[in-house]
Amino acid sequence: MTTMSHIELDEQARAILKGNDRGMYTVPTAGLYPYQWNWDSAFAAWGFATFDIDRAWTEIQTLLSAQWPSGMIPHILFHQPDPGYFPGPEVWGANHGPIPSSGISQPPVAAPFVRAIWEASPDQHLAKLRAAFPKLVAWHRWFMEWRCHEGMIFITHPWEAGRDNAPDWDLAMQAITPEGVGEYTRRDTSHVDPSMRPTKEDYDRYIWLVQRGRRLDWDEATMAVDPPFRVADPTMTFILLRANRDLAVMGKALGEDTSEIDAWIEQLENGTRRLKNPERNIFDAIELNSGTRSGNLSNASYLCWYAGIDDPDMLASFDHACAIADYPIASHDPEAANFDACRYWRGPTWAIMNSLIGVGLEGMGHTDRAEQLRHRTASLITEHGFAEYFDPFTGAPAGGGTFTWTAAVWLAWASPSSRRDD
Ligand code: 2M8
Repeated sequence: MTTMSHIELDEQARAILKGNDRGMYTVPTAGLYPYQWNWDSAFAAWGFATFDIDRAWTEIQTLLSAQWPSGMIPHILFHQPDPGYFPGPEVWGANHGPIPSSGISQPPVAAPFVRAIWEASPDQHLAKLRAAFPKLVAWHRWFMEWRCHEGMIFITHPWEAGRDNAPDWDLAMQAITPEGVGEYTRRDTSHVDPSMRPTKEDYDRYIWLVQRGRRLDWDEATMAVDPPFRVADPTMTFILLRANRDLAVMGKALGEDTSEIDAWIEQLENGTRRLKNPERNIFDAIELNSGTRSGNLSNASYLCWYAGIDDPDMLASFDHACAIADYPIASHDPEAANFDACRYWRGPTWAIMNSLIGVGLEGMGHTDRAEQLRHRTASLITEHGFAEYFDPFTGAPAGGGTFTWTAAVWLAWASPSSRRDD
């Protein structure tokens, strides 16, 4: 087999983005995920920006146009009904926004990517930035109001963190008895090998939580009473902290008063200190109903640098993660007993998470480590294609193929063409 050159791979990645483009938004991959997903879309915009800046802005504008009156931007936008995905709009019954949607959100990576896209040609796109800014502020305010506990951002459904079946939620999931969930037909396992997807026990609880939200009409105040699932999450906390820092920079450029955002930054910085597990010296999730730490080292643990938090323990842990697997960073610690190399967020490596970790490392001056991760991710994609996720040891592709965010990360970060000096 001849390995493709990076120029050919750039071409392939652009073709994937164009193939998954539905005009005003991009699907993560045809078949398995036929709708617009929140953080996938922000990554797509980053990828589009490398060759079509206007299309990048359109992606962001469509995402922001789905905002609910509460400020929340949903995690799935059901533009066109598609029977190939479960649970669809009729199961969610979340009709509070202009576009049929889910009733929960996803990691707010949009602001950092809006900043990156705007900075590519700042004067040309000031009006677009001006229009996006208040929507991003309202969305972040929603997180601070409804998802913040002592400066840590928590999730109310595993799908909200984007790391659906991560072991970080196991304790909270075990505490749920999914009574009355009824019969349903999963569609994901007709597209992908079930050994690479969440289990039936997981899905019963995912759907049970959706049914509860629907029953309470997705009203945050009502849902916050006796919440069955509330886990403080490093993904959300680190990403929102980073997103607020970028939002403050954009606000200042627009001449806006950023004191509210500055206060959020301080609150979240305090929250990150609480997320540090003093026994294991890692950042981990906390099940808030019982106050129990997960003790899990995940790829989200390494998002500290992305949030502007330097941490020597995590640097040592990063070096170890790179020493034990050819294709780091595994979504769950390969040395943990419940590591599962191909099962979704319980082991595989995800290019998107690597890109955020790499951008973070670079931003904090850990250039060698950033480069190492970028090169390893580039090799992974070069050797194994644009898959949804990969086995950290063999690099074997898993989940969906021709995946939007893997193609976007290639173009914007991993490809040698993304660097002038390579
Ligand atoms: C996965 O999640 C969806 C539910 O949101 C699913 O499995 O049906 C996750 O990997 C999530 O992070 C991602 O945004 C989504 C689409 O790529 O797929």
